[in-house]
Amino acid sequence: MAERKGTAKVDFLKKIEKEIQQKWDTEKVFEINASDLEKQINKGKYFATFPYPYMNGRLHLGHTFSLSKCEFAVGYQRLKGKSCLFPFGLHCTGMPIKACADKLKREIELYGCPPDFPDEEEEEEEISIKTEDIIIKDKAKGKKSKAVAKAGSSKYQWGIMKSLGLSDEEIEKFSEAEHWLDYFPPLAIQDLKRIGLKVDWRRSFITTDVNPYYDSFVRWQFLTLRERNKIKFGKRYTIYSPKDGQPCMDHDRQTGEGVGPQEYTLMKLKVLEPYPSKLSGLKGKNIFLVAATLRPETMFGQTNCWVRPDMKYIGFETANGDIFICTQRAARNMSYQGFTKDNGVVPVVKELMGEEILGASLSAPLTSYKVIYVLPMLTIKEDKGTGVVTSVPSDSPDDIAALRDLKKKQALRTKYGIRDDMVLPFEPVPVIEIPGFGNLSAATICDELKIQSQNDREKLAEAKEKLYLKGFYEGVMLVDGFKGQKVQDVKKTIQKKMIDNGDAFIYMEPEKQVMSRSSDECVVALCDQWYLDYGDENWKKQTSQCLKNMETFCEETRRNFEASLGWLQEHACSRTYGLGTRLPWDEQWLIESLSDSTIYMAFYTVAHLLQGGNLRGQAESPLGISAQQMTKEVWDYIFFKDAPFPKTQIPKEKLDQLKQEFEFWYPVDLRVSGKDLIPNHLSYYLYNHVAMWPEQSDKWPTAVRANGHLLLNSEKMSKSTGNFLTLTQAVDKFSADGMRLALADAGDTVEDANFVEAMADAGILRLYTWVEWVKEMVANWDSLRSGPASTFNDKVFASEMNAGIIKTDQNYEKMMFKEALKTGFFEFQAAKDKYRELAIEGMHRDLVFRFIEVQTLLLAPFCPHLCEHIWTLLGKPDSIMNASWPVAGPVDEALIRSSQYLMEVAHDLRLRLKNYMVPAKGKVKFIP
Ligand code: A2H
Repeated sequence: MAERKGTAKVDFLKKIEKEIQQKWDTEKVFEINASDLEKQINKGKYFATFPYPYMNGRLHLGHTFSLSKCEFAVGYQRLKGKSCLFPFGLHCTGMPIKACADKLKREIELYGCPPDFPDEEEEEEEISIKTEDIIIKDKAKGKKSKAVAKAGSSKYQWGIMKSLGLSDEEIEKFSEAEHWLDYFPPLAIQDLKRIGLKVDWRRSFITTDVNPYYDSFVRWQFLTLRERNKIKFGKRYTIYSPKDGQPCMDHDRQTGEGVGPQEYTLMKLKVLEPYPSKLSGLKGKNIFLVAATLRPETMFGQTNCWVRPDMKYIGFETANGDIFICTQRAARNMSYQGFTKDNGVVPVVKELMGEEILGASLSAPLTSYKVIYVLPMLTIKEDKGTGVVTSVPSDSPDDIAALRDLKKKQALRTKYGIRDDMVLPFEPVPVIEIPGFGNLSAATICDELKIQSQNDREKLAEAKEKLYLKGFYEGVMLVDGFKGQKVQDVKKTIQKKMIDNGDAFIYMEPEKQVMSRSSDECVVALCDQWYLDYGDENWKKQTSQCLKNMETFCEETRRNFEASLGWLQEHACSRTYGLGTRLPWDEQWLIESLSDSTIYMAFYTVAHLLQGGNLRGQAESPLGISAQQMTKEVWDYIFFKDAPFPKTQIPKEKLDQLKQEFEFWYPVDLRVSGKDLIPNHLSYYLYNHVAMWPEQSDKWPTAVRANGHLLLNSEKMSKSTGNFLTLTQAVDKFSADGMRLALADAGDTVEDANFVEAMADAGILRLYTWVEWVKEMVANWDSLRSGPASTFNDKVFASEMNAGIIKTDQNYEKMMFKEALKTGFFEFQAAKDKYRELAIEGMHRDLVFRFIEVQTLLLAPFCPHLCEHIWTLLGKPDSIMNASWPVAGPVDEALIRSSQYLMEVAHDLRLRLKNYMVPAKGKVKFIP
């Protein structure tokens, strides 16, 4: 019964929402042109945007939460009299759509349509040996790819589509990438319209070269950036997916967001003859154990080389015929960095276990020991470096601990067949003096911390931490040639010297594991690329300037921005695979998705006049301008203040109309997104605005609001656990206004916010009760008190309303929506309830109706449908969308305080009375 009642309230809300959306649509209340406004504008304009969502699925509650901040801000600014523009585009650029479509196509080729899949387990075995990409998939088994985990059980794209509720006939169409662009964008718009978003839908578009206007706009952007020397070309170390055959940037990753390449010095330790028997077949070849180190300046103190006895290594042939020994994983990275003859191919000549080369003799560069030996270290990690570690016991706590183990324990030497003369004569060599730690800092710290063996992991970690920065900044070199110099000054010099001598290389690998969305373990590759030079000093400086003048709403967001601007370097902007716009001067390349999405807010200002609401820009243009006519000079004229009128067939007044739109709406007054976009998208957004309008800081972004993540019922949202709501499911369940109320209440900081379903239900009840009360008041208009509104309670209530208006105004202004909801609805209603209760003389009609009107306005940004409905109940002829923020009258603080005091005293008296009348339980039986 209770259940049914609940549904009735939601159904009531949904019903009025539908009617009201219809009305707004007919009245075109959210369609807005600069040309209609220019004359009447006096209170300013407000241009808010949300990053266009990616169109490979339906929108969910997380999207909705972020974009609700835009929506609420626009609702409020509208009431404050500003002309507001909230446009909404849809992003299709990048890999995932194409990758899913191609996967589907392959499944159909292999297994028919609808496909008849073999048993999943069997099939995995069968193809695991065929190609590298499948082997990698095999490795990732158990980790489940994102797509698979999201959709439930199937690892086939077909199954994933099926779990979205699509029929076999429908699924087949998704094997063409273009179908995704037909299918999801209209659904996104349909879903968003259901929540009554204040969007000017005429300005919506989809990206990629499918849309010729957008395509031309992005080409213009890139030509301009290149002209201004922001885009460069060259071989660059990049996180790269061999399976995808191209760089793997943040958005293409399953894990490892923000991970970059880590540089090591690769030391060549030459194996001396006679070779250990395992390598005897390679006689006549130069063989090197290659060790990855972060400390090239310590190489004067090498005493031995470590391998892990139980780990697999390979020997592979390098480009010049030398053989390198390291792990397969490291060799795979090297093969993409020019170490091997063919890019990406590792010619394996030997597979071996670490123990098979223990005791081998080596010659190492820089060290004073002529011959050093390969010894066992048990703590070497498989997923880092080359698995070969060169040992410097003077400066490395790990190395001294392991060397001491071997020296101390005869049994350990015997176990691994290590002769005494390979270990005992080797003493640490002083290389660096660190104040407070002496010239054998590793030994000092191991003694201090009483480190017993190489297995003392926690203490060793502590030791490394203590030495690390101090050694770098305060360490002074002791060795000839560098005596007295600081470590930080010679590190690079020594590295370069060894490289120039042919004793070392630069070797890169991802700082941490990175998995692509296609479930490939990424490598670092040296790639030819076009890149945006975000490291450029001047560009960075100007971007920092932009940040300084920008509102971030909280300090943490500002700090995150500052940190990102600090470390951002080059960003590869060219791809070979996916959907997008081609680089205008080198058409083999596509522009990647984080790069085509930085200044498109400018495109919104003119999109409706070019493509008239057709998402693909393929209908007739309202201004009669074709995409071909949108040349670079034409775009320049629209967007750049001093650009000359171009050679074109387009009449001047039409171009001026476009220019006027841009000049009117720009800059963007608010951009809202999740906080995880600060280090990438949002920083690029600043960079690119600065690059495109370097002399016009009045076109730079003015405010960015970054949200925390949205939890659902206090838990992370996830499709696989079922704790998940799509936008349309949420509206079905709570209605638009019910959902919007709960979103406003979810939280405003960069911390996680929380959407609580029980709160949403409670909110719906409150909304319903509120509208019922309004109806009651309207019906009882005649019986409400009239005459002067001058009783104590009248005055308190009037004052409290005014105070509520002011507080709520401030909260909206700061975008503190949870607070605005509190002061503008919960507390506001409480003031009314108090008045109703206390006014024994009856509520005053004027105050009641002032309350209803003010309450409706304060709540309108959150629950516009219900408020519009109430607006009509009040007999207002115009839409609430054209109403103004209420004007607050005087606030008598003393009066409010005395009323509060009275309430407290009354409450206290009531409690005492209750206690008096109902004595404690145990005594009840004695009452007659
Ligand atoms: B260092 P990061 Cl003097 N497993 O080089 C365990 N350790 C490994 C490894 C692996 N697979 N590959 C490399 N390393 C070591 C010199 C050195 C190093 C000194 C002082 C400190 C120091 C001489 N050994 O490292 O996790 C290598 O040892 C302190 C961490 O990538 C390499 O540099 O930061 C360092 O760890 C790389 O560790």
